[in-house]
Amino acid sequence: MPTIRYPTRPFADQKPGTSGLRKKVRVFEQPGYAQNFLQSIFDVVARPEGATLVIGGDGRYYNRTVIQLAIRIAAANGYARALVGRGGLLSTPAVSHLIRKYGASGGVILSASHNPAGRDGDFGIKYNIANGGPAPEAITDAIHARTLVIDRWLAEDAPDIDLEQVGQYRVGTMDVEIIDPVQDYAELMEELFDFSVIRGAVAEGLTMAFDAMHAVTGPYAVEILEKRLGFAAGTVRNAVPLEDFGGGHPDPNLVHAHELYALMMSDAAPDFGAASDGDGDRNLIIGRGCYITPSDSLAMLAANAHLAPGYAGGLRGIARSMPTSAAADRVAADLGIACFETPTGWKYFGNLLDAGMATICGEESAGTGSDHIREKDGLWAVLLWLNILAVRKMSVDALARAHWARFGRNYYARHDYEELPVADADKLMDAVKAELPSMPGTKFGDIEVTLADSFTYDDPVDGTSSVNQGVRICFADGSRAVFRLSGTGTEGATLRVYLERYEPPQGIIDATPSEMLAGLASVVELIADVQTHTGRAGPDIVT
Ligand code: VG1
Ligand code: CO
Repeated sequence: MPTIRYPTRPFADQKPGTSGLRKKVRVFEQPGYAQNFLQSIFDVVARPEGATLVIGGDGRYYNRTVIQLAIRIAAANGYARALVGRGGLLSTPAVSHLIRKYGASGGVILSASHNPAGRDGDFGIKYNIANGGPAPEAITDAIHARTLVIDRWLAEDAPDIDLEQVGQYRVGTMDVEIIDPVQDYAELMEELFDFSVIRGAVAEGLTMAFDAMHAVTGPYAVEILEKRLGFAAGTVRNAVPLEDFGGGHPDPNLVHAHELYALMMSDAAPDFGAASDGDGDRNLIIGRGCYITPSDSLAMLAANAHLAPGYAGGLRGIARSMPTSAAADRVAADLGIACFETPTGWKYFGNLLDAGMATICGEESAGTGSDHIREKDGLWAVLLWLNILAVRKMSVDALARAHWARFGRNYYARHDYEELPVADADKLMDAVKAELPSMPGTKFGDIEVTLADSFTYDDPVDGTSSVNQGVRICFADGSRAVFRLSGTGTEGATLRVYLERYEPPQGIIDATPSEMLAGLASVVELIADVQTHTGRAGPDIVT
């Protein structure tokens, strides 16, 4: 089977965002589009002699087509071995684990995460490096630069292989193994968590509902929650991955996981509710009658992680993205460990995890994870919660109240304004940035601005600096507003406004976030004129 060299022309729009290249399926369907990007990855990344590549995706429409392409292109570019998930499926955390476990030089993940799927939906390609984590900025920049000059891609002239059965193939000089997508990941979870204590709690009546949202986590959740932990059959809902995710939007928040939310707030609620996103790296945690914000979940997991065997030795540090609330900072201070504040996106945690400076990381967007891999991990968070609840023998609600009574509560909300004209969103951000230097000392009502800047992250491990990572405005009472534009959308711009207000333990800890954040929301309106700039009366989504 010869290697064929296909001439091509660059596409001008292949700049990776927060998490890989995401575009409409129809953009990816242009002749050469996916091939150019894959070839640009392979032209740029490190590939030692005998290199292994992991390939898998979240099961969305076009997944199988691009997997076949990726196999042929990888074979022509000198990989010795490819590990591919059966059915083309691998969750993002499973890819991260496989890269690490089998010493692969990297992995290609075909996913647009929580973005809608199907022919009219989105598609995406991410590349992860040998530590299992998302390619850092230097590499994604180099891939982008390559896409702008590429003039050929290489592929083995080989037929499609059967992705639906576990098996071994040879494409050119590359060995291809179709592997069970779940097994290695499930084994890792058994090492980290006390499955017998969770099984015991289930036998004593602990119940849960898990919504896989017809995305990749279904097979993982069925194997782990139902088969290995003994939760009743049917605990995992929407368990079969579908190419259009059942027409849904697998973003595990209260808007898109509304059925689960309604169940958890009803009389029929089980003890514990959870959901995951398209590619399995995010998590939603809801107790009976009690929603836990992702920022709080990070803090509560960090405060209790030592109860799970994988973390019995304690944590070395906590890291959170800048827009994530400071709830975890209070836990870190109490534990006497460092807390790092990074830009949005998991790629910024990799160095801290590799250097042993952080053990647990999290983002307000429902991503939590640890040094077991180099990605956020939805089921990992669910299992850590279950392990903690089983040991402490308490409800989610009781655990949350005890946490707030000890550390205080960071009321938190994110307001998203979606599909704005890019020019309007840029204008708003520019206007806010122009005001930053004069803001400190200004009073809005009775709260005074103490810090206003555009966030720059200086990586303490490799010294690289990442600028322009969101605008933050901090107030004297500990409140904070953050503005940034999303880097994962495929249409127009999405403005995210993050609001946070801290109440100490002796303060009001059982109010609703909307009550507690109303004043701050009006101050934000005064500062940024969001309504005027966007022409919207309010956010499209509040999470
Ligand atoms: C969003 C989230 C961010 C997350 C990223 C990728 O990015 O805010 O926290 O890391 O998605 O997650 P942005 O740039 O749209 O705000 V995933 O699960 O979509 O790979
Ligand atoms: Co995701």
